[in-house]
Amino acid sequence: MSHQPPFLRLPRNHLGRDFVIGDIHGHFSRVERELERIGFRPTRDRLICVGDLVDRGPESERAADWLGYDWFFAVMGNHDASLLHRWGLLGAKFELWHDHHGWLERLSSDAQARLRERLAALPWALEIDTAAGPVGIVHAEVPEAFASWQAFLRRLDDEQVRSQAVSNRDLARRADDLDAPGEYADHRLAGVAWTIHGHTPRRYCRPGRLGNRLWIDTMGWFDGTPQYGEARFTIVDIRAPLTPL
Ligand SMILES: [Mn+2]
Repeated sequence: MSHQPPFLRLPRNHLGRDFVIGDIHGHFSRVERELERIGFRPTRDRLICVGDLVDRGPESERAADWLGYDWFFAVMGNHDASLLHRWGLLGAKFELWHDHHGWLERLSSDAQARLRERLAALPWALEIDTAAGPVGIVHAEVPEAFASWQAFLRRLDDEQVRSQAVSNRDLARRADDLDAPGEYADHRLAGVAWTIHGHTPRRYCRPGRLGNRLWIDTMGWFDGTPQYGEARFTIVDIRAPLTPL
């Protein structure tokens, strides 16, 4: 029952636009408002989430419905993987430091089974074909040891690599703010136009960049006021990833 495919390739979207959004963390109603704001058209456009669909927010169980929509895609996040670990489908590498799964108790066994099946089918990486070249989606980061996107994909059947891809913060911590000058040339990943990630909440709620790697978890799932900046969901049009909508 557990597929856990290494990665998924999405063909180019010739009809509409492709949008990428940061960690959703059980806040699908907020995402719906964002989709309204940007004029999302489900018959033509696609929405791709960088993972962590569940935990923190009040609507984690809606992930099962969303993963059934033909316009919605996501990669595995460490919170999603942690649920699979809890269900016995993944090893201890995917355990969280803190238990975030209290909401799970309120779900019927049928609802749990449905969610389990959908989360188990999440790919660890996603590649979207665009006019500018392939764009890669991975929850946390492509570990620095990999010289190219393709070399990373080839090793995605390795549990250690999967664990790093959903949990690492090594490169994320070195990312500059998207709109601030920095040494962007470093750490360019070969074989891909861009990679887009979440997982590490951005300081000041501003998207980050290192070479052609972007981090867009600007804490739209957060309740309350962060110390700096304004928590919000970042959505990027994949054709212009440096200009968040
Ligand atoms: Mn995460």
